[in-house]
Amino acid sequence: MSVEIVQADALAQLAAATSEAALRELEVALLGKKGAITELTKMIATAPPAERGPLGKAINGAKAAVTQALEARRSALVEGAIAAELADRRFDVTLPGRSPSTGSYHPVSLVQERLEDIFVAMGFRVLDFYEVEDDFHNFEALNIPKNHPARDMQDTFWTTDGLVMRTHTSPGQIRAMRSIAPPFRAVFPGKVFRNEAIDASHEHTFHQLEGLMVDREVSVANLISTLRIMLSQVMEREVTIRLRPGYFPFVEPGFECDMQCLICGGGGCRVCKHSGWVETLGCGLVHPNVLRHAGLNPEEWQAWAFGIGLSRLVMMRYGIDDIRHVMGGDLRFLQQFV
Ligand code: 2NM
Repeated sequence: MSVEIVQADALAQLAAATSEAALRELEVALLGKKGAITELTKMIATAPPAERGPLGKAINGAKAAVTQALEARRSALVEGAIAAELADRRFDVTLPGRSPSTGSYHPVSLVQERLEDIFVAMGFRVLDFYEVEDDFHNFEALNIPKNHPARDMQDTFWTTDGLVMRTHTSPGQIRAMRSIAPPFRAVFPGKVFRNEAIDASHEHTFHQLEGLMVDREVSVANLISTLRIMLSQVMEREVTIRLRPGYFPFVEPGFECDMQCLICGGGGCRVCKHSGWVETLGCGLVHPNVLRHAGLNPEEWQAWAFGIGLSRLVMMRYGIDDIRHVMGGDLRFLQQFV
């Protein structure tokens, strides 16, 4: 067979190939060890000597032409495949990207952080103490008598070695008063634990923030003013508060502090149970027995203190009517707080 015919046939086959796989097969069939072009070189040995030179040139020319056509066809197929893919899966480079999903802060953490900032701005420090305490710091030093219901085995989580999951952050106040030279002011945020049945408004683990100010002379007026500033700033609007007598063993006098309902403005609604007021926190002047247990001479030093639960505050701050929404961990609820 002549070189021209083999070459023309090869070029026709390459032009007809429609896939890269077909091209790879053709490459072997044409240029491989037993390929058609390779086979042509065997004719050189049997040709008359005068024709060998021109024949070799013609075969080399055919080889070059086929190699070039093969590469040209291969890149045409690749380009075509890309073009087809682009035409099929068109995409809009101006579309905004998908942002990676990130977590969000829990509303209790948001309110706790707000409170910390508010108190730091008023010269308080933020202190962290232990979640597992001993009887002295959680009860005895706080003037909680041996027969007080709070000390009931039923209401408190005890460890097997006689320690207690703190039922308030107040044991931290005892440790602070015993280790920091007065005068000082500090807030104590953290988790506290009560062995209670869980219902619409009770969890066995909840978040609290307590505050303490120790000085040679402190006043209920200053306590009230500090509480009003705290509540107005955390609620981001003016609030009206009132104090009623309240009993806590660690303070005397002790008060319950109410805030005028922010939902109805005091007119009465479901949230404030039609009273116009919402119980918000407890406070008072620290009992002399507590000061003594904390190593302070009550003739020389005075203190006021308060304690506030954070989930109730979260509910009032964001207008939520069921505590189970706050602590339920439902992402659809939590993702609203970004
Ligand atoms: C409250 C209510 C009233 C309080 C008292 C103290 C301490 F340790 F200084 F005596 N810490 N926190 C206190 C007083 C807490 O929570 C409802």
